Amino acid sequence: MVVASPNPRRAEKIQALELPAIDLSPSGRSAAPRLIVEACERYGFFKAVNHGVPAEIVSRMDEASAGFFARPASEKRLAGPADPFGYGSKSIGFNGDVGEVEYLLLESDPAFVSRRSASISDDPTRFSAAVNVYIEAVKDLACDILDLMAEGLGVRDTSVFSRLIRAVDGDSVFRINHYPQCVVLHGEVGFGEHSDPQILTVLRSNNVGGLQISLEDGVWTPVPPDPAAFWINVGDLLQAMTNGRFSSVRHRAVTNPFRSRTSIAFFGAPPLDARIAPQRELVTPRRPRLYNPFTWAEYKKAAYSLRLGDKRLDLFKAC
Ligand code: GA4
Repeated sequence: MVVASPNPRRAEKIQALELPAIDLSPSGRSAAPRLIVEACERYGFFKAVNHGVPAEIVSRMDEASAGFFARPASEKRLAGPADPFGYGSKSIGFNGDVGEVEYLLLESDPAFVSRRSASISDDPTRFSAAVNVYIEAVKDLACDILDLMAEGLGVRDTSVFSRLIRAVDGDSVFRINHYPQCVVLHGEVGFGEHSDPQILTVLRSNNVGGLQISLEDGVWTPVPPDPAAFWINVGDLLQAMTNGRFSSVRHRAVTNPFRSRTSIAFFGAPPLDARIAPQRELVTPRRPRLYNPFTWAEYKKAAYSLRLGDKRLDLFKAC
């Protein structure tokens, strides 16, 4: 299949940037709310270090994903096609987006993971345990960060964001991407430019670069790999709930000519019927309300009816 590489005719610039690293250890915590807010206003993106997620939870997860992608294609296909959940290869979403990537997209609910694991692994109990424990840990990390954000923003109810993700009927999803090594001059597009629709994304990769963020149209900043850290990015819903104070960063993944890359992402989302609206404290006469209220179900439907790179939040702008 021919996959469009970053368009050579479009002027693209690669810009190195020192992206913020936020220390979540007890000694870094007092500064964290302010630093997180600054990072999310400026980049919608930062790296969480000293995050407290135990290394063995991470290594078991890495082992489980490496085991799956090493299986023969015919066995991997038994876990697909992605509907959107399950195993997918090259095709992303339902509207013709493609990339040099294979992936597993899973519901984050432990019961769903356990049920699906039978088609994913010869040792489904081990696979689902690795995934479920990992999801629990990164969900806690996401919630901890959301509470620090609310504190830094001066929102009175500091669990207003994390509560949505912790809800029993929360709609968070989990994704494992595998980008095969691709020998080309400029990286092929593995996963095209887009923003994440949810509230917050917690991402880790192996020690192979490929993720890039766009802070300005056509200007790409490579994100250096750091398997010991988690990259955190603001999703569309958080941009709406912060009334545009935080930006949902556009990003993409390109393949690496020398090594394959694996990335693991938790997308923290609210229940389908959750009403998403700008926080009252963040709407002021100088900063009027930017978005009309909507439910996550409405937003998700819009996301799946559009292309990967479409700016779906624009549909909900207040006039
Ligand atoms: C991008 C973020 C997550 O990977 C994802 C993706 C989803 C999918 O692959 O099924 C989407 C994409 C993502 C945004 C627009 C729609 C939906 C593919 C697509 C074209 C799981 C998600 O929630 O939104």
